[in-house]
Amino acid sequence: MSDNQENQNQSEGDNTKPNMVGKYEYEVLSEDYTNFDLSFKIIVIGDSGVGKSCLTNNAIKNTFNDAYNATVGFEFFTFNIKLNDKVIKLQIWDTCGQELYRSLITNFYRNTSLAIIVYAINVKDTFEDIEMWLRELRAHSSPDAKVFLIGNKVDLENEREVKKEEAEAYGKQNNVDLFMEASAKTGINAQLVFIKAAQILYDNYNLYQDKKINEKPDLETEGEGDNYNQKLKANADQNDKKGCC
Ligand SMILES: Nc1nc2c(ncn2[C@@H]2O[C@H](COP(=O)(O)OP(=O)(O)OP(=O)(O)O)[C@@H](O)[C@H]2O)c(=O)[nH]1
Ligand SMILES: [Mg+2]
Repeated sequence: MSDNQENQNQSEGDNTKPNMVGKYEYEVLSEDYTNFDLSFKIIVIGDSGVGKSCLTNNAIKNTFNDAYNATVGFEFFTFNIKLNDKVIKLQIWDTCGQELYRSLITNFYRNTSLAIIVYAINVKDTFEDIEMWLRELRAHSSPDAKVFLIGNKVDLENEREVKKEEAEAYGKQNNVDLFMEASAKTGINAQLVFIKAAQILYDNYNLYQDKKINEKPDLETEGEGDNYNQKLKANADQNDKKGCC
């Protein structure tokens, strides 16, 4: 589940080999790249101050700010990446962690393909709150939505309050799709979180398409992820009807 070796080629400075993630060759495209084949919605959630905005900014804009500017409501980002010959656009909603706005965030769970839940490795409470974030997410999103668990601020090793093994085991128990530690400050694994997000969503999309083709051979195999996103929405609606939120 823990996987942070994919961009080895890059870190080794080997320009002759393509960058690989899973079975795909990848290229990160500019933020304002307009053409895309598939798009997916992602939300970034977790307690206030764990570094959700810094992590997203580092991955997309390669910046880091030591000052704390709490997000008010949400901030929207896009991350464009080419996987083999397909351009994937991730629509990323970076949400505010403050309790005051929590009910507002639940509106963002619908249609979400993937939720990135972030805690800070140096603040145990933020890890303990993961249970609450998972509960909220599962009550309001489709059961098909993927979940990543990210332990941020790994540069603060000497202040560590959450063991990596403990978080990894928790992730396994709770069926998260990927656990990784990262640092928005040093950039370790920051971009990899979103590269892995694109890979896992694209894998899942392909699986869904294969299943559809087997069930109904004349269906289209290309589109904008809409059929898949509609399925997520339908599942979220069903969740609502069950009265679980
Ligand atoms: N040392 C260190 N500090 C970090 C890291 N990531 C974020 N920070 C700092 O933590 C503080 C909070 O970061 P934000 O990204 O604003 O946190 P947030 O989760 O978006 O907070 P809300 O918007 O209030 O929900 C800032 O002062 C950042 O500079 C990291 O990886 N390492
Ligand atoms: Mg923020």
